[in-house]
Amino acid sequence: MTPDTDFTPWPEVLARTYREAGYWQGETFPAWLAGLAGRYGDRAALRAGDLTVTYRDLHARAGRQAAHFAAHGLRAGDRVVVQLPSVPEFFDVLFGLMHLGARPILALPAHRAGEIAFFCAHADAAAYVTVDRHAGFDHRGLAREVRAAAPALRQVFVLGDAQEFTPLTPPAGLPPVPATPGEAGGVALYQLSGGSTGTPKLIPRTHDDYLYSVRASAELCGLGGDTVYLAALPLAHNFSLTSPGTLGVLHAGGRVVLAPQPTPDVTFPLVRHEGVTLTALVPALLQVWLHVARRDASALASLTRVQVGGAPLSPDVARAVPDVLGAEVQQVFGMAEGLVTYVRPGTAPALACTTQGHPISPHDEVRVVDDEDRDVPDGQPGHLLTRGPYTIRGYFRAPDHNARAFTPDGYYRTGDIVTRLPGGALRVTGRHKDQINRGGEKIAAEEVEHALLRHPQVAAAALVGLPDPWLGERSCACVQLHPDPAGPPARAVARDLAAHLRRLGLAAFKVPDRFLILPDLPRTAVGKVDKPALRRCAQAAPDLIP
Ligand code: J2J
Repeated sequence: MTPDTDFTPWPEVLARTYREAGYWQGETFPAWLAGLAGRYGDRAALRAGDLTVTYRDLHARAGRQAAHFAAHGLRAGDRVVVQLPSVPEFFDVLFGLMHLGARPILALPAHRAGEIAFFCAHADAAAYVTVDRHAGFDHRGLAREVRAAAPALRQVFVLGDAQEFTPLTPPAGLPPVPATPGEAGGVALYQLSGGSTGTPKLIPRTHDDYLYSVRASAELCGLGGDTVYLAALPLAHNFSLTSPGTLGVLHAGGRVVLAPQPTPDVTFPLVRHEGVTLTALVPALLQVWLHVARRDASALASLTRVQVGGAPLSPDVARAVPDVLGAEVQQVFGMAEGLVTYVRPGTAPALACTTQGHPISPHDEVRVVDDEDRDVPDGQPGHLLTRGPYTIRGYFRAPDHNARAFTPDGYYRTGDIVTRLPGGALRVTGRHKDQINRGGEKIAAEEVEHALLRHPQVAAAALVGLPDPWLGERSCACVQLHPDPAGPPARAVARDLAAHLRRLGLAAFKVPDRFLILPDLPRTAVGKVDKPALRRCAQAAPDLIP
């Protein structure tokens, strides 16, 4: 029998433990949503502009969206790539697909044809759901490219002006269909990995494990019916969806306010108007908020807590939050693969500003190890390995990568370097994986390097991260060209390489911020590119911005 590479289950003995502990409750998302509609009925669940969607509406809209998808041939088990901005329809699609037993693959609005076509082809997606235009970009053009590259794609649904594609909005009067019964232990949706390899990885999350992380996050963050959450980060991101995110707020019967943009010009008036109490930001965005709030924070009076995660937060920036924003700061360290740690509310500032807190679950197993997988003592940095009731055991269709990314006994190698303090709090001190964290947006170096190597002039390429006061890190592509005495000047080459990456359909955040053209790349004794040496070299070199 060929092994199932689509989904790696937890060992049965642990699955039983997680069920017995009450973490896995055997509930699917459609049942959960129906429960919310019953419990919270006419309360406002979502606010977007002037629109209010109640809990009852949210459930009915999912049923109608499911009916619309079914009328266009989607069925239980189909995988569907979803790429929507912060609009209420995101939830119609998410819950509508799950209502049907279909499985959303949650792409980010910033993804372009290269990524979307890969997700569609790799997952044999039945459909792609997108918007007509967003942030000046026409997603229908992208859809045309994707359709040519992914022949299994049966449908493209477009929100707004669909042109030749199928309109996403169900026709008026379409009655909801009943939910397709599903297995709580089955895959509910796919998150995307920040990754460190040549191709992005899909993360299968089950109803049981994902809902556990949502419920437990909502509880430990103390959310309730009076929570008003501003969704400023992309809705699809694991942080803003589940930590505790929009799903956690819905679970608690609170209200989610959708911000069309995360910047203070848009979000501050929304905070005032909607009485927002809680939001989640990446450090880069927090710095922008602080900068504006130092002049005038009067719009933020209702805000009681700001969660910050996705990238390292400097203790000084964290310490400024209570004074400048008038709110508590809560650090969150998490990953779409599973493990999430929170600084518990009420923690003393000295610890709250310098650590990333404790894991959600008493059953989260955390190991901090050296290069040979031997445990290191508390207080010393090491590689973070983890397994537990909501951390995956394998990526979708990636057997070779899974063999490297997980230990034989099922620990996920996070690629993060952490120190465990006496008392168990984790402090993230570095990163081992070859990834650049550009303001919370993750770039797998290898993916960009492979794309650069497809340019005929490029002989070798290495992507490194350089410190940046706003983004935390920005990316620099170090490139060795094939010898060409009559070749164009370096700046023209840089421009050409950036254009080449955009032509390949790479998301804009992956296009290097800087280029460095070198006669050859420094190598280690075993012939691998010496990235620490390149980083030093790139920091000393003059700026070469494409
Ligand atoms: C340092 N690095 C961090 C932090 C994530 C909650 C919060 C964040 C994510 C997320 C998430 C960090 N300090 N506070 O999914 O549910 C880096 C680490 C980690 C990687 C995961 C959630 N918080 N990171 O950021 O899958 O390197 O998830 O392994 O996008 O971001 O990235 P991602």
